[in-house]
Amino acid sequence: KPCGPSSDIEEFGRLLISSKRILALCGAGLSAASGLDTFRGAGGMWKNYDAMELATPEAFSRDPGLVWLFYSYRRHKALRASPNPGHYALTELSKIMPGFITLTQNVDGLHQRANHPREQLKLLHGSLFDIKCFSCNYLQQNNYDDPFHPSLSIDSPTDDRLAPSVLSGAAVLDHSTPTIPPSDLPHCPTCTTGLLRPGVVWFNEMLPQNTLNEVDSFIDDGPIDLIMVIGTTAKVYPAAGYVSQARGRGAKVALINTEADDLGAIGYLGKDDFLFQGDSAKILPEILK
Ligand code: BJW
Ligand code: ZN
Repeated sequence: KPCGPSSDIEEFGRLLISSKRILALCGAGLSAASGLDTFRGAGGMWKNYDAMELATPEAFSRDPGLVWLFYSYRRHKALRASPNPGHYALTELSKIMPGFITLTQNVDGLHQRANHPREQLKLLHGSLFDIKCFSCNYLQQNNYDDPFHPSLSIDSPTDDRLAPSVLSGAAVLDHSTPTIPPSDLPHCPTCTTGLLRPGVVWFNEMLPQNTLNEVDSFIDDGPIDLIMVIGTTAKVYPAAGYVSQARGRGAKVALINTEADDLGAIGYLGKDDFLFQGDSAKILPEILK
């Protein structure tokens, strides 16, 4: 037997069948086949901005209109996209296996729209369709309005602030382009002074505490047979840390990624691990069937 990781679907199938507790850690690559952009590498830009530079509370404080336009565009694209066979394969596995949970970094709502059982789905980075207040504790869930607010009706042909349309995806804004004045942006119905913001987790923000607790108690509950690391660079913490935590609980690692050497924080894959290189929308239905 060679010493590298295995790509043998039958061997993987035997591991699945003998497993009691499995984790999936998902990232943007899972939704790539649905037409949504990833963060790093190709597609990781919006206009002339690095997506990473917009996903911070500091960016929102500096230019909330710009950050809202980025998220308004992402909400619009996610609403138009459909879950792919990778999302459905994870839904099916959770339905037949109570000891399986999906930890997703994705905020696009596609797991939910693929009917993933809710108790087995942990949204580590929130949702594009939650709306929060930047100042107080106001929270509204499942808001699918597109645009969320009239000030964000960016595809209006009469709106020359943003023409040509953000929705066209053309890189036309430069860093001096005026966006939307804060007074025009949606404000909080509770405190009235705070700006509303998307309910996602930005850099330097805490992940939702109840979600972290639920994941910790799953990991503490006993040995883990397998962690599937799907379409993520696994560079963002604390999410990436779940790979080594699962390993510490005995888990074998199965990497599903178009880039075989995008191991990031995952590290060396041993002979007991698995590597499936390619589109997760194609691979997950094959290896989980
Ligand atoms: C395919 C494919 C196909 C393509 N099929 N595959 C410990 C060490 C070092 C740093 C830290 C640490 N702990 C905390 C930090 C700081 C920071 C951090 O991790 N920084 C690192 C970058 C070093 N973490 C935080 O700030 C976190 N908060 C925190 O720790 O709070 C505590 C605290 C509070 C106060 C002060 C200090 C600490 C919060 C992190 C939140 C991340 N948020 C974002 C934005 C969410 C909103 C939005 O969507 O806009 O989450 S960043 C962005 O990265 C987004 C993603 O969920 C996340 C992960 O990206 P992902 O999904 O992996 O995407 P890509 O693009 O990187 O990868 C795609 C992959 O798919 C690639 O590998 C492709 O090859 C592959 N692929 N097509 C299969 N068809
Ligand atoms: Zn408020």
